Amino acid sequence: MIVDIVIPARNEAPTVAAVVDACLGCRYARQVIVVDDGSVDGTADLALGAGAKVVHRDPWESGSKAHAMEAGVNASDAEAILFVDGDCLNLTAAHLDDICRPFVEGRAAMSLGTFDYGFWNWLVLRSPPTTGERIIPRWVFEAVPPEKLDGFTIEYVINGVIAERRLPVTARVMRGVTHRTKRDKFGRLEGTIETVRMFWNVISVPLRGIVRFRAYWYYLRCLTIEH
Ligand SMILES: Nc1nc2c(ncn2[C@@H]2O[C@H](COP(=O)(O)OP(=O)(O)OP(=O)(O)O)[C@@H](O)[C@H]2O)c(=O)[nH]1
Ligand SMILES: [Mg+2]
Repeated sequence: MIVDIVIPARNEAPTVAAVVDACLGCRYARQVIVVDDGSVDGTADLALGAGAKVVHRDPWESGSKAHAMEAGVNASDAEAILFVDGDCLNLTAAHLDDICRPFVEGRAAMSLGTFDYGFWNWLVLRSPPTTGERIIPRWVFEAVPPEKLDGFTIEYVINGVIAERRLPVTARVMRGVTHRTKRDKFGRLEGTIETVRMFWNVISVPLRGIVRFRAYWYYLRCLTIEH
């Protein structure tokens, strides 16, 4: 089974090199592809220097994280893609190995790692997953219709593709891993506005008919939480 890692990254200079380094250490990964569009902080050079293959999207093309993910998938011919966000903190190769293992061993069609929220992990692990750290077969990404490629909801759409087919999922906490939040990146005001906008997009997914409510029920029935 050939696995490539795709990292969508826009202006992630403080973290991208360490994330690439962790990815290069993942024992299941063949290559690490960073998709950069519109970064103005040297993200692409840092990724290249750390050993990633860098794919550029035209920054003037409209698009989002989901389109960056698509460009990464298009740049790969692997049967499976491990997506990793470029803004993770404290991520190691061992975390990524743990995510890949159930997938590679055939126990899961999608395997997820969630950030470490301490006390709240029990709840996060049972919520509709928003995490960017996940491995899926490439056909799952290719099953997403173009009109559903949207940065704030792509994770839910992928959940929907998996859940509607009742495919097995594993999830585990990536101990010690967090990320730079929107407030870290944009400051308090703009960061809060961005976060509220993102939450609205996410909550409105079933209301807008992008994914059916019942898909969450199917998801929970097919979910195994690993420790
Ligand atoms: N290439 C590219 N990467 C993007 C784009 N939008 C987001 N990303 C990357 O996708 C990853 C996740 O995006 P974030 O903005 O952190 O989204 P999030 O983690 O869901 O949201 P927060 O919880 O607010 O951090 C990061 O590595 C971003 O740099 C984009 O338009 N193009
Ligand atoms: Mg983030």
